[in-house]
Amino acid sequence: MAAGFPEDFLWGVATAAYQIEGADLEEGKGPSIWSDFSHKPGRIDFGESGDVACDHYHRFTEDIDLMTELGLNSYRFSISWPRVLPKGSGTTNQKGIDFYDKLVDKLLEREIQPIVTLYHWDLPLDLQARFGGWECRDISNYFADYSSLMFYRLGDRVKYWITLNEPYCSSHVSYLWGEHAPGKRDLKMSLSVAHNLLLSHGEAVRRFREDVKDGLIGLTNVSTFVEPVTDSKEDLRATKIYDQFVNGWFFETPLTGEYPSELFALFENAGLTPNIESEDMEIISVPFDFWGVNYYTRNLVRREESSILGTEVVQGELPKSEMGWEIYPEGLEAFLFKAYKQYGKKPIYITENGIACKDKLLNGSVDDHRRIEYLRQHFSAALNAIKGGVDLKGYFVWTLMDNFEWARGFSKRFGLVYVDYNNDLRRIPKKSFEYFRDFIRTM
Ligand code: GCO
Repeated sequence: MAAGFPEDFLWGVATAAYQIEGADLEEGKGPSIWSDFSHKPGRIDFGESGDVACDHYHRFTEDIDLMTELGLNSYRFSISWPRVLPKGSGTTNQKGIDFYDKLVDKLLEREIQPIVTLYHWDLPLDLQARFGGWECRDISNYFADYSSLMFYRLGDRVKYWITLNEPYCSSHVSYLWGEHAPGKRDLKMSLSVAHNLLLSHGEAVRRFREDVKDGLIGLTNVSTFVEPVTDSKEDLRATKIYDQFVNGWFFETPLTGEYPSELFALFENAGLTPNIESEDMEIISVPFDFWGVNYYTRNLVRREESSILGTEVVQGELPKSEMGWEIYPEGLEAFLFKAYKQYGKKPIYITENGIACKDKLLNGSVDDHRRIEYLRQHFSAALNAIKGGVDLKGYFVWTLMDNFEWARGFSKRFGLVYVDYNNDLRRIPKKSFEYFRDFIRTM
């Protein structure tokens, strides 16, 4: 057991279906919005896609062998909605369901707890084509039905569930910045998508309470520590508004049933707020069991008149990862204290934390000492939070193996395991794999 962490602490790695599975249209799987988006010219670096990815669909046993070698007691992965419901609803794909059945059984055989994310961005393309997917509030019924199907099929063995991975990304990165599928750029639509995502989260939690007798369900959010460039009144206010935009909108709303008031008023005055029906906020704030915190870095914010929020995120001076994100373990510790205090004192799982490094395969090994140092610093930050009273229950390193990093394609390597894309996708544990394995074992 890693020194100082609770006996029952969950140590795992996190992945996502479209980023690792491949077999994107095999064995009955339907296309997702990423199957479509990643083939649109210019959308993905180097014209890459998740068509094959790491071929985890065919090689999952080998990958579970790696998890076993790490000594993990848990593993966070996502289910591909269109693999089990090719058109998003109606006829199921038995081969798809069988895949997840086998995956869960093999994990449990190795005493590795599965933590299942129901939605990690790969919406069935058919739902997007039929009615705009997340743009239409009816999506919450489709998501609830899909969730019920998975609760029914896996709920006897899976005890930890996450409804959505990062609704901030499925709304703003996809509908405001336009970087992710379906690649639109419309703030009013993005806020409506965010509302429908939160509604879907609530409906799925309601179904979970009806369908599953024991188990826990939570929501995983982007968790960025936000700090002002200066302590001027303007920058402090800009930081508060930006914190509501990137964190509060998705942490406070499902907790309290109210959108963060200052930011909501700003959007309301601009005629951007979503259509909210009478029961919506009650559904959105159905009680759930835990928070998933995906922490990578901080955002430095200052006042900027010309932007709709009146804010601007600026580049800090700290050392950065290959994603250009500052390395800031203090931000993880500070965010955990803030989340525990400000967002309902719920149990917290760090459902993602990791770093993209310029990993090079030399003489058959990868000496990723920067990743080892990053993990050491962030594990220490997590332990400080526990010692300070935060009910932190688990830590999932992003990620097991190098994989499809969305719009960045395969160029950004986050894995504890190197994937040799030029040599049959062979897996080669990096030095950080050995570090994490030994860390978990230390008493
Ligand atoms: C996210 C997603 C992951 C990413 C990882 C690295 O947080 O963006 O959950 O799918 O690959 O975070 O960017």
